[in-house]
Amino acid sequence: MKRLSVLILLSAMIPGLAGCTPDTPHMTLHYDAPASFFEEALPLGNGRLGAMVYGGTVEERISLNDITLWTGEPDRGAEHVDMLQCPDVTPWGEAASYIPQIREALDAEDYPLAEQLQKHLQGHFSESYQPLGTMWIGHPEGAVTEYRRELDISNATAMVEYLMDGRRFREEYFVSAPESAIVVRMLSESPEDATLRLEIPHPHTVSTADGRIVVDGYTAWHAYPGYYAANGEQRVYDPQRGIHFRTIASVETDGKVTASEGSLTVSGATESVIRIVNATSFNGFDKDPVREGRPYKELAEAQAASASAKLYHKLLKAHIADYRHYFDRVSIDLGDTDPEVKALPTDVQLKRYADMGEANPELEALYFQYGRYLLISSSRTEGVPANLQGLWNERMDPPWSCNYTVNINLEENYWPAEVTALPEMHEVMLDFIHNLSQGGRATASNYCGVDSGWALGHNSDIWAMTSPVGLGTGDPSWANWPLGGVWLSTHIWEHYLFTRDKARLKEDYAALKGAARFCLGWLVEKDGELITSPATSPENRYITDKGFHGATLYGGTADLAMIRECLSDAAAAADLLGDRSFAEEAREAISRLRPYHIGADGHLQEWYYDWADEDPRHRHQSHLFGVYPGHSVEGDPDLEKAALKSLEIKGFETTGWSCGWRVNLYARLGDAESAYKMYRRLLRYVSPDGYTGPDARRGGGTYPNLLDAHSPFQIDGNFGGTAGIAEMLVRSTPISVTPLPALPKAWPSGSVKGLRTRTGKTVDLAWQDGQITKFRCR
Ligand code: FUC
Repeated sequence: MKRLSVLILLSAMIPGLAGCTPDTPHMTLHYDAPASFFEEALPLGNGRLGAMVYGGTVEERISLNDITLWTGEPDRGAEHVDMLQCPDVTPWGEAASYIPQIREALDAEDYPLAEQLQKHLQGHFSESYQPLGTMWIGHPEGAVTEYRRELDISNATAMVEYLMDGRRFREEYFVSAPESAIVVRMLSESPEDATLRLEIPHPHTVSTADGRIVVDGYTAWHAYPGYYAANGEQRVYDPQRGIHFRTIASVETDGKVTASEGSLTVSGATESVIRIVNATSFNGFDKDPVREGRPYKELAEAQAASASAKLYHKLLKAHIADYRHYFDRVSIDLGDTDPEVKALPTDVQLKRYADMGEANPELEALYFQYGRYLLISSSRTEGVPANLQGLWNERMDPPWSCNYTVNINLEENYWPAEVTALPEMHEVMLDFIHNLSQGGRATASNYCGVDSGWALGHNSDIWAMTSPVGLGTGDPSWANWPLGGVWLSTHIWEHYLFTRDKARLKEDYAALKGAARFCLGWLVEKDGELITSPATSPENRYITDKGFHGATLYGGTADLAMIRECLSDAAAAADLLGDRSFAEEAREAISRLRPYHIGADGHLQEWYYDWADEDPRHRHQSHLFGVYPGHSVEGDPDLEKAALKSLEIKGFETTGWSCGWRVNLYARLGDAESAYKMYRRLLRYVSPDGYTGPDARRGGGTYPNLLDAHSPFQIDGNFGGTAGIAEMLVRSTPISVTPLPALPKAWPSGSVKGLRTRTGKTVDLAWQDGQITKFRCR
């Protein structure tokens, strides 16, 4: 590589990173200090590989992820349960025999017994998403001034710039989808030294030669979740089992590279380009990652060779073009922020926004587009959707295994996908639903006694696990809920409405019909109405009139709302695809479903009886499913009023994803000011988890890097927030589009372009002083 002059170097910094069209103003998150914590670092990703950029000056830290790096092996249903040798787990084949007993207990109103028996309907836990490792880059020490760290979400690039003892340094980062590579360019005014090493938390070997670090490693073939005290090891390793991987980091430089044990030293360089690739042996949810694994070593070598053959600027140009193909589909303007405020670092703006109630429409718009950025960056791997943390995870035992939690979280991840014009990202999830529908047949039969269709409990993983979790000791309030597949399948019809892609609907129809078939098999009749028994209302607990606190009942509203939606989607799809008799069967069942009830307080009743809630302000609100994301409450003023009452009882204090959901609920109910208040609540500043200063702020909200705080970090709130803004600006049904259904006073004038609707059309919209000035459906 030729030594660059300072002039060329400085001019080279800008052009590739600029180039926004007037429609999409440059949107950046920017900071005046390196990140000390994950919740301050900047996420980059190409839908498979992820990087968190800390922007350190003496020691740069880049956390690495590959969305296919999980513990575990293909889920083996029966065998899996036996393998665990867990005394509390009901042997495979026997679980469903408890269902008649549970139903009898419920018929006799013996809720404690029903609750106890539910534990027989619990299988194993999901596996765990793993970090890949960390790239450390050591730089010379000195006094740092003029520091700036930036994430440009218009181009999906990050950069760090500073003076060290008066010498200018700059680093640029992006993760290329066309090249499957993480790319880092280090620039300096004067020749400098740097040391590169990869820290890998898995069993591995490392070799360094020819300007490359090559790591071969493997993950545990089984892991228990952090919250479950396993009898032996929390993670179990065997070199002949589990997902294997090869990581290659190569450096190209105008300086000199020397290799020593596990690290590379670059000396006398003004420009160095690091390319990091990784391939895993994961070859699909049903393939053994060793015996039937992908040739990961060859793949990594091929990726490294391809990325190395291209010049930095070519890589950057291709990356930006690829990313903007998706990102530029939607632009938004919610008003201008005071330029002085806008110049402040993003975390400072966020604090002021929370503390002073300051107006900051550009920050609000940035958060909206950030959700789209995060989805493009984390959802482009077939059958492997964005998990609880998208794809950014540094922990070996991450919270909730960083898995797919299906009683809200996975679905919320995909709420913005269609409406903000990212259907390709949604298709990744539809592929996953297809995978789930395979193993879900055994789950429906074994745990629910339903021999048609498929079912899924409240957790899953890369192996498309479907069994209810809990190992016989889980609390039924979260462990016993077989409606994961029912909820997820409603995404199939949503995708069709927005895209009108009939060919894709045909591919997905079997999964949707299978979920609907499960509903038909699971429903039972009581007093002439169809209900579920047993039922739970995700994670909520009731208090019966006799004072019993429990979760198990019959005829829960949430179950029936989800079943209503799934059956009606399946019936509509069946009509379209000429499956008349099934459409009729589904509609006949819908007509017999127990209707919604309004409780004495005027709220939408959650339980079959008008019982009290153990925690009336609980974060979950699945009984409002029919308001959002469902459609069965819309247009019924009494039910809408009751849903608003339920939200009023719940209040505004809640976790990140719950805030995101409530923005959507209020927007769908047309309560613009509450939707906006909830959005501001979602954007409440939360300190990094590891920060322990006396001024630490905890709870649900938003971290300095604008990632969602459940807390801990969970990405669903970001996605819920993005969907929520869209829902405030445009509401659609299969036959209608309503502009500005919930426009708050805070955004008197603005515009949005490119939002998609359930009519299959795209909407451009502008307004001034609250009045629509432009409305185009194309
Ligand atoms: C559900 C929620 C929790 C958390 C977890 C991942 O169990 O109730 O709040 O989001 O999923």
